[in-house]
Amino acid sequence: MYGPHPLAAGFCRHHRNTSLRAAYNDAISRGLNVSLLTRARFHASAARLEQLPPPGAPEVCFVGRSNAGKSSAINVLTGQRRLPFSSKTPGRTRLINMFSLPDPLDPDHPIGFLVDLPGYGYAAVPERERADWGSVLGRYMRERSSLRAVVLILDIRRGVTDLDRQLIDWIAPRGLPTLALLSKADKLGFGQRMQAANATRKELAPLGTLHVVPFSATHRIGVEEATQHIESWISPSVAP
Ligand SMILES: Nc1nc2c(ncn2[C@@H]2O[C@H](COP(=O)(O)OP(=O)(O)OP(=O)(O)O)[C@@H](O)[C@H]2O)c(=O)[nH]1
Ligand SMILES: [Mg+2]
Repeated sequence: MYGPHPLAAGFCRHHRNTSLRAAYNDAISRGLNVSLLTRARFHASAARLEQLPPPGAPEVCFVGRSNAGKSSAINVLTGQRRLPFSSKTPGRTRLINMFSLPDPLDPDHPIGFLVDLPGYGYAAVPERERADWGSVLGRYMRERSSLRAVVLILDIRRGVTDLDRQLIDWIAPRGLPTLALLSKADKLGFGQRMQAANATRKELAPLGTLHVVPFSATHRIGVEEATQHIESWISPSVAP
């Protein structure tokens, strides 16, 4: 006779959101660094573009040569050890892997996605398979309407290679903001890192909105700066 009130579900949700909001505001007021990215969780994998969920909340994709450190970067930025499975075997990430970022105030709804894309340039991969990946990557970069920004991972010791230039040609016409992470920066001294960053800035100038940040997943170099840029693309209103 006294079943659940029709508004009960709505009330619980409202109540939960209110307490989450209070906890979130409390953490911010106590100066805690609450990164949205640490809430990332696996969402979907796709071998082809057609298998991706329909475009929705803003996506920030991670692209770069095979072995450049894309998966390691996502792991350290999300504070999770094995989210996209970084590996010692180049060419391991053959799928598009999407990770959702739940809205802190409404965790059932993603406010954005991090997208780990297959690496390019691994010589041991058969030619035909390489061409397939190239077309998946190229179409994702050119056509995916929910793509909001690009994180381009470049090994700091190699700089911008021909294959990276091909990718840049795909991104440039869309005017997407780009964060170039110069990965494995722990392999160079401070002066060489700055030189590499300046050279990359010149080389990528055609990209318009561009940030170049020396980065190391193992030594946590550039992690906070990268986090701030990515958060500002996903949720401008919540980012500090
Ligand atoms: N020294 C150092 N090694 C790193 C860093 N980031 C990644 N690595 C190493 O580089 C190798 C490749 O890293 P991944 O993150 O798997 O590279 P990926 O770009 O995802 O590679 P694919 O999935 O093949 O495209 C691994 O052996 C990592 O441990 C870093 O910041 N410093
Ligand atoms: Mg990978």
